[in-house]
Amino acid sequence: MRIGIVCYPTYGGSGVVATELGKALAEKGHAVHIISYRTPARLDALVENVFYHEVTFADYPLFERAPYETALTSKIVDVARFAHLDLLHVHYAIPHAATAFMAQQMLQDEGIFLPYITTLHGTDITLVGRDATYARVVSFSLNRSNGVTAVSEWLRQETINNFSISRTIAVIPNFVDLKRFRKSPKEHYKKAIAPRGEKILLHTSNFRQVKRIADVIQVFYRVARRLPARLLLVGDGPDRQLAEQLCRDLDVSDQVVFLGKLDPVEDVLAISDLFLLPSQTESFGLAALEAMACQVPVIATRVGGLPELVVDGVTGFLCAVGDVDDMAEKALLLLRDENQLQQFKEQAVQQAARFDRQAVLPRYEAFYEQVLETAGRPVP
Ligand code: GMT
Repeated sequence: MRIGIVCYPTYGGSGVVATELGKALAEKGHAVHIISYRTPARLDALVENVFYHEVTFADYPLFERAPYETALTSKIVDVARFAHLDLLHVHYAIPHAATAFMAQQMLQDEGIFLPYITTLHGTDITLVGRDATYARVVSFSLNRSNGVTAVSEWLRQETINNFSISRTIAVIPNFVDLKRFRKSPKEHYKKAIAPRGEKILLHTSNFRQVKRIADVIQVFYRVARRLPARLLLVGDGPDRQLAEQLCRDLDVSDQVVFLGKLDPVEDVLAISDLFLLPSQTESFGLAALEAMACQVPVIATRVGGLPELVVDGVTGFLCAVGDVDDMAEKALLLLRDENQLQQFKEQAVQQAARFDRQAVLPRYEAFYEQVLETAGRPVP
């Protein structure tokens, strides 16, 4: 199959999922054309059958902001024509679903039919998408999509509850490459970060408000008062300053390491004891899945799709949003009991195996085939 994939290149989960999916499909022999405005973070090596097309902008003094949708639509049309795409798969509804619809219309005028699939990831539905500025276009372009998937059952339900949707939405969960994300011995790193055997807590995100980075630090502060610990923070974003200030205010700066936008994150996961994800909302929690795959139990909030991933009391704990005392208690419960911690680690990796790339990829392929069949195109 010749598949076009449109995604954001940024550190967010939708770009990671789209790129990993593209690479996995390419490994299986599909030709994958990734379209984005910058090289996506995980498109970091030469991969056979993966082609990258950058959306370029022509600037003009009249524009306060370059018209991204127009440039992206042109690029999709161009790639579809010359690479003979069978299918387009866009990740994150805004504005990708609407641009896909427009590209489809333009190609139709030339006698080319390009079916498109929209995958919903999270804030395209829960926060941004629901804003009246975007909601009507989101509903329209989802209803016109030839297929729609959501990354959790919760997100599927949220979409139905909050948009005028007159179509089915399939749930295909996010996945992890267990060959890359697995426990690996990195004792030299551990010695460098925690020379006295301190417990290592980890959080990775794009430091946006929805991630509640202040809660991460408050939980760590409560844990670090009771046992020797270090906090590693991977990623960057708008709340970075706030996080640094809070560390200073709580006098834990010496125990907290800001690692920035670090890739590969699996090296940090390899030395971590616990992963913190106290988000306001989280449609899936890909970062938590990657942690669990590396045998790191997760303390998260009981929101969105997280209960579909983190099994409370088995692979970590789920707590109420903002309840930093409870999160710290649960963290201490695990960190103080080596046997229980070990048991949770093993259970975490077992749960992660349910989301192995090998198991989830065929679901996307089957969905593609189903869409092509119902759209009236022969499956290549
Ligand atoms: O909405 C975001 O925060 C960004 C979004 C993205 O596009 O990167 O993340 C969402 O998609 C990820 C991949 O499917 C999910 O693992 C995240 O849970 C989800 N984030 C939220 O729902 C906040």
